Amino acid sequence: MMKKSEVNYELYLVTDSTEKILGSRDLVEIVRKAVEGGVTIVQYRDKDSDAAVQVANAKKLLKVTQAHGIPLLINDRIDVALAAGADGVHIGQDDIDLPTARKMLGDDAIIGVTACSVEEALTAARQGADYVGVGTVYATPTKENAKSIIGVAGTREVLRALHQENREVKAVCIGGINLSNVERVNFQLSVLDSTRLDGVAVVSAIIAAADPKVAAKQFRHSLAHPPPFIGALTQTNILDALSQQTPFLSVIERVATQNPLCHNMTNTVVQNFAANVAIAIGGSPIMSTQAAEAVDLARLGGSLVVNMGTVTPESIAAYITAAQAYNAVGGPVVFDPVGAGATGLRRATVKKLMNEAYFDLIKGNEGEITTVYGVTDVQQRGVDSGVSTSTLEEKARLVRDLALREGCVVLMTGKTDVISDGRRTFTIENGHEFLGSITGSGCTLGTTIAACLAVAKEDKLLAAMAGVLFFEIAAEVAAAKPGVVGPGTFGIAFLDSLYALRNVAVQRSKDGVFLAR
Ligand code: 3NM
Ligand code: MG
Repeated sequence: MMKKSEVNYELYLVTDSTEKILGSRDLVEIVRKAVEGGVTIVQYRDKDSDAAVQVANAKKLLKVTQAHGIPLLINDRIDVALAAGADGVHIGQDDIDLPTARKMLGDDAIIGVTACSVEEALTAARQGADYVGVGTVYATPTKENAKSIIGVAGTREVLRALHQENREVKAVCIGGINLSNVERVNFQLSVLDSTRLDGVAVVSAIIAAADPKVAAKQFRHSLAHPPPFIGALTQTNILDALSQQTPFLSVIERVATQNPLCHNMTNTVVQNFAANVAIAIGGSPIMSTQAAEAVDLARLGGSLVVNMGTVTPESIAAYITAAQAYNAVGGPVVFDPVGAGATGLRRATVKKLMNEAYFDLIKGNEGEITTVYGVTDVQQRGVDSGVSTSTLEEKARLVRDLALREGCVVLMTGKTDVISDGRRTFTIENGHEFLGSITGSGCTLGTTIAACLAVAKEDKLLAAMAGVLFFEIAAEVAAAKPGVVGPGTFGIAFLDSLYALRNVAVQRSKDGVFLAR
C-alpha cells in the first residue's frame, strides 16, 4: 500500500464504465494510457458491475497503478477495496459512513469523501478523511443526479472553510473540469492564500478522450502553467509611477500609437459614444455583441469590455463565449456589472459570468461592487448608485478583498475612486460632476481602461490607473473650457480633451521625455 504522505492529488482520474463514456473500449488500457500521460491517482468507479467483476477489474487496475507508484481507490465499495487490496476508497454522503469505513480499512487506507457544502467538508475533515472531493463545480452529463452545482464560488467557500479549520485534509474539485477550463478554474480556486486546491478530478475529459495519454499530458501541462491572462508580471514600481506620472503617460502614448482593438459588448444607448471615446484616445473600436465573431476578434490583440447592460439568455451566452475567447489568448477583459444588485436576474447573471470566465478588471459603483462581492441584501435603486453608508476605509477593504479573492483588479467608482489589485490599493480624486450627467460615462470609462490594459498587460493596476486618470483629467479639462455650460457642451468638449491629452502624451514621447516600451 502507498504511503499517504507520498500521494499526489494533482490529476485525479475517476473511471467510468458506462456505454456513454467508456463505450466498447477496454478500461484497463484506457487507464494505462492515462497513467502514462501523468495521472497521479486513480479511482475505480463502477456503479453497475457485480462485486466479482469489480474485484477482478480492480486487481487489473492495481497492477497498472502500482507499476507507476500511484494509488488506486475504489468508489463506494469497501468490500471490493479489501478484496482487491486497493489503497483506499472514495465514499459519498449516502455510502457507509467514514468512521465505520476507517474501522474496516485501518489508518493506512486512503479515504476520500464527497462534499457539496462547507458543513459536509468540515465533518469529513473532523472525522479524519484524507481528502475531500468538492463539487459539483459544473453540471456534467457524467453524473446526472448531482445534488448541487456549487460553481467556482461555492467550491472556493468550501476550500476556505477547510483552510480556516487548519486541517491536514487535502482537497480536489470535481464536475465538468475539462481542458478548456482547467487553467482558469485552477487559478480561480488557488489564487487566494487562504484556499488550497491539491488537484482536479476528471472523468470524461480523460476517459472519453480520443487519446487519454495526450489528454492527461495536456492536463498536467495546464496545471503547471498560469493561464494566458495572467502572463508574465514585471516589477513596475507604481509609487515611482505616481510620483513621476511618466509611466501613466507612457500607457496613453502606447494606446495612441498601437491603436489596440477595443471590443465593446455594450448596450445600444452607449455604443455611439463609446466608439467615439475609443477613437479619441487612439483605439480601434468594434461594437460587436455577436458571439460568433468573438473568437476571431480575440485574436487581434485587443481587449474586451463586457457591459452587462442587456441581460437576455442570448446576451449572457455571448458574454461568456467572448470572455472565454479573450481568456484563452490572454486578452484583457473588463467586466462592468451594470445594475448588478437591481434584480434577481442581474445577480444571477453576475454569478454565472464570474463562474464561467475570468475578468482582468471588474469596475462598478459601490452597490455593484458590493453585489459582486456577494452581499446579497443590497437592493439598488436602479442602475445609478444609491446613497453610500460606508466609510472610505470600508470601501477600500471591500475593493481589496474582492481583488484578492478573484485575483484581478477591482475599481469602485464614485466621488473618490478606489482601485486595487489586492496587494496595492489607491484612491483617485479626479473627475467632474458633469460625467454623471451624460449617458455612458461609466461604460466609456470601461472602454478607456480596456484600451490601456491591452497595451500594458505587464502591470494591470498601473494600466487601469492610467485609464482612470486619462479619463477623469480629460473631464476636468473639458469642464473648465470656456463655453462649457452643461452636459451637452461638456460631452463634445470631453471628446476633444481626450484627444488633446492623447496628443500631449505622443508629443512628450517624441520629445524624449519618456521612452515608450
Ligand atoms: N462526482 P466529469 S461530479 C463522479 O460532484 C462525480 O461529487 C461528482 O465527471 C460530484 O469530469 C462527478 O466527466 C462526475 O464532468 C464528473
Ligand atoms: Mg458513492
